[in-house]
Amino acid sequence: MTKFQERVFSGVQPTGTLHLGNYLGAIKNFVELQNKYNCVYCVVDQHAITVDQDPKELRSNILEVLASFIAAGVDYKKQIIFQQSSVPAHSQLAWVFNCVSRIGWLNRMTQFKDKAGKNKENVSVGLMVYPNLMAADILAYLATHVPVGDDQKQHLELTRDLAIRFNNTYGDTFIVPKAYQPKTGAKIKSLSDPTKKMDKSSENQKSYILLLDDLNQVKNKIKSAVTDSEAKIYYDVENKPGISNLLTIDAALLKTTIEERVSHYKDMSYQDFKLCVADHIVAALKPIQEKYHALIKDPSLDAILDTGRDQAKMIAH
Ligand code: ATP
Ligand code: LTN
Repeated sequence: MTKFQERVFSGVQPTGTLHLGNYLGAIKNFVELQNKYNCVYCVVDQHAITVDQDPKELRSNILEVLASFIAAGVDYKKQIIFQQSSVPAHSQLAWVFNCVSRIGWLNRMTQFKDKAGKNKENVSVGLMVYPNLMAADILAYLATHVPVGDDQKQHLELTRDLAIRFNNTYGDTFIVPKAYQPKTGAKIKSLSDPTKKMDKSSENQKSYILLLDDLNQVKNKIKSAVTDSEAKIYYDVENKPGISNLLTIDAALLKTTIEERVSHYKDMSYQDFKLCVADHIVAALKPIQEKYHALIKDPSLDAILDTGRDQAKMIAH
């Protein structure tokens, strides 16, 4: 097969304000990868409509994700940022993959099982075939690297299986892509139940930190994060999930290792440790928030999506 240029592709759903897990598991890596690769970042509105959406809210969420990408450091002048539904190749190729993918593969997807729950007969068909659309997103760009958090690894495996099955049946067509995962931060846990992933769909607002949270509120959320009663700081996901989660967040933000963070904090009280972690989160979020609030009022955001659409179309078509 001809050697294709290496390319990064990733997508984020416009389903509400992004949280610290989205930032550390995905968006921070979007920014790091853009120094090394050509990158294509997509606001995946067609994935969002697999569950009911309010059209007005969806539109403002799309702009919110776009502004968050740019505020976090994605360079829209060098990289492509666009809205999925503006490039018809995604749904066209998804149909082809609907015919290549197997119902058994989709039924095994953990995210589908979680989201459908006991309601499997009554969820949209889109929710079930969602991974085929995700595969189309990635494979239409012959992407080699896909930065995603841990929860998307299974969907990426399915994307690889689809590429391999298609290539075996019809001849070499698609690149088989690889997940790109951060060393730390691929799975940020909930602050109120650190055995579960941080998720904006949680009812308890103290369980997550949103990129746009008021900074005093951020400090309070970290202060009230669930820990344990041992009063000793070390990394042990099984027995000390809360402390381990805070160490992970801190290491990911400071781009260092968990071991280095443990040796830094080992003699501190939980209270002082939490204050330091909170300060690091605030320091990371403050410039993002400032840039975001300036950008979101800027009428040229639409033009950024238009340019991205034209560039994306040329590759995907
Ligand atoms: P929802 O909360 O509605 O399930 P989400 O928070 O998972 O959505 P997505 O748009 O589905 O948001 O995810 C965007 C990116 O963020 C994906 O790459 C996903 O893997 C990553 N991500 C989501 N949650 C976390 C988390 N807790 N830790 C690390 N990465 C995460
Ligand atoms: N399924 C992903 C969002 C997503 C995506 C993609 C990620 C849609 N298409 C392509 C990477 C590459 C999610 O729910 N986070």
